[in-house]
Amino acid sequence: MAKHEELPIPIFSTLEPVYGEGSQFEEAKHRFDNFKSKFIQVFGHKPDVYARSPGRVNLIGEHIDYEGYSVLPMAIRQDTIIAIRKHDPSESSKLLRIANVNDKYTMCTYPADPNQEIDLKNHKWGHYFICGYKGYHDFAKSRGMDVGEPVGLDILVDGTVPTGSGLSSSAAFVCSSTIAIMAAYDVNFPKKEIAQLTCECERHIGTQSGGMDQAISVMAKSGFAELIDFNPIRATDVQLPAAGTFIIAHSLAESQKAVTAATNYNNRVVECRLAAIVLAIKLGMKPKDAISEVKTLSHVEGLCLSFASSRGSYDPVVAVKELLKEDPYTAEDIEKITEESLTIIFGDSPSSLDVLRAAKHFKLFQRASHVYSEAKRVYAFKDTVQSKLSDEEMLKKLGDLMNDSHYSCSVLYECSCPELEELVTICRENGALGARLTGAGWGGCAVALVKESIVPQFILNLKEKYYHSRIEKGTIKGNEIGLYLFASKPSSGAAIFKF
Ligand code: NG1
Repeated sequence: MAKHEELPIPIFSTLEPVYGEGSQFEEAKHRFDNFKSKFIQVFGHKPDVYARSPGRVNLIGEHIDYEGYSVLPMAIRQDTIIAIRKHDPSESSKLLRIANVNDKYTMCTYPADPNQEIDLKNHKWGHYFICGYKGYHDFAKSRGMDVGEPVGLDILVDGTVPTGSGLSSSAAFVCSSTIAIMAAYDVNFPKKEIAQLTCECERHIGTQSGGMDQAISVMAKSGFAELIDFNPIRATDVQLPAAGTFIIAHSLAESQKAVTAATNYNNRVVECRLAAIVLAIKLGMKPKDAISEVKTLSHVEGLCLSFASSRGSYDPVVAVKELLKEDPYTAEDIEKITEESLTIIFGDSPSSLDVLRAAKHFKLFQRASHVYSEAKRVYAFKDTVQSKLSDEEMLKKLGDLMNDSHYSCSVLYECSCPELEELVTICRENGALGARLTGAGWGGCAVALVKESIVPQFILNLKEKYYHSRIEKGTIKGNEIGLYLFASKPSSGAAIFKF
């Protein structure tokens, strides 16, 4: 039997396989009926086909996917759905018209040219669709497929993943866009190839993303979290303990990842690369070789481990502690070691040059310590879930790992914020066995592990202690709380619907 990741995106003629039965089905049916009517109202035609891709919550393994390390997320039920109609080549319009059911997002129009550059200085919500559009065409070209002359497309979008929440609304949008375009062109590919292609094409938006979000959005299976490995992309099912529930709680601080990339997300990617190069040089590589060969901390893990073993340890952090200084490095400090200017090292990456312009210094010791320790915690989490520990012991250990992960994100990686700190503390004070920020951080959501038996009380306490004052201040409306605070079970991955 073909492995899950070798299979194409499933095509369904009904909603049940994705959204379930009973009231969930009724809710989904209502949503899709309205969606189709809106499409006809906006474009005057019915759509050809629909695609959906979910958001995700990362249980553990933060900011390590782009360093080549495995992560452990699960898909959530919130998703982005796309309806699409491909114009006939005889139709005169050669435009991509992208509308949204939410009036906040006004219609965006782009030319059908797949080689167009995305105007990053002028951020528009429709850019995420264009990432998928460019990605599909690049992929088709790399496979020698003839996609013909560009034609117009009508697109309608409906997303239920809260934006800027660390639940990967962006990947849900890029993946559903790419899959909808493929479906409109009547082609389908193995999930692992779509995971790779969507990861690469989301980088057109200017963030140097790892591949976690796209991989889980495309490859998720209902009922399982997934251990996602990279190079090559692979997903392994992880059955979570039934005695625990993961609660997602939004800090209500929005993290604008694309807009803050130069100081936040991409800054950390650059710092990790610099830490990897400096470690490689200190561990004996010639500066020139280190610059050309070492891209991520996983590339120098082997060297760090040999160093650690000479000190009787198996922990790469031993090398970090001895070879990197705790004080921040200036660009000049690093250039003395690399014997090359940073602007030359990153000369082929405009978004990294933006980072260099914005950065005062680089915290190599802290970032490398986080990455190596977090990578270990992912395996410890998976091993704990698969161990024979009692429910009580297992949940306690998983909670401890989540707490350690949060500490590392907050103190070493500095990707938390005051709101997330407050929320995580409230979660722990109200019975969570563990709580941590999830996703990129700097705002967005926390995820808490809670015993199944206390879930209702836990949710009530969080409402009172975190959300009540924010409702009074008008940050959110009282009846919206279910959008920001909810229990989540592992949901299914991307799908195509042809009704
Ligand atoms: P968010 O911002 O939560 O969607 C981002 C990256 C991930 C990963 C996490 C941090 C994108 C699309 N996603 O997720 O690849 O690096 O941060 O673990 O940039």
